[in-house]
Amino acid sequence: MFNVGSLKFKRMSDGRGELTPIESEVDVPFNIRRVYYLTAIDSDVVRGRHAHRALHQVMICLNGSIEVTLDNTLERQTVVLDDPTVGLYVGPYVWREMHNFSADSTLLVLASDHYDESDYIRGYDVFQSEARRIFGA
Ligand code: T46
Repeated sequence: MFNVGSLKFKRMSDGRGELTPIESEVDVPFNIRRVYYLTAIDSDVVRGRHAHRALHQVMICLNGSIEVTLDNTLERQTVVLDDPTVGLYVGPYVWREMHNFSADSTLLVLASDHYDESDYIRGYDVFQSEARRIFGA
């Protein structure tokens, strides 16, 4: 699916536990300008339900498991995140819905820019028409 990818981070394990380093523009394909995380999400809650016009993000499930459904108007797929050494890259014009949060889940998100509400497309119809205009989909 365009503007979606899986990243594998290295895990350093030396008998004292595990450490996973993530460097901006090295382990993720953009400069990290913001970090946020989601915790204490009930399993029946669906978050997201929007796309971004310019933002690049990587989602990492640090604990537990989370499902992410991705839609670029041509394809729709659901990815399970349950490994803290795996990052889900989601670029511009991909509709995302996060659901099935396990009770112990923590979703860390690395973002390429500061928070900007004008970058969000929160209506599916608007998303479809903008994506089709841009990608000719
Ligand atoms: C995304 C998915 C994966 C801020 O003030 N600063 C921030 O950096 C963020 C991310 C949110 N907010 C405020 C905006 C809303 O008043 O926090 C509130 C909840 O945000 P939202 O409803 O957009 O949260 P999610 O979980 O639906 O979506 C978030 C990100 O907003 C979004 O970019 O891709 O996580």
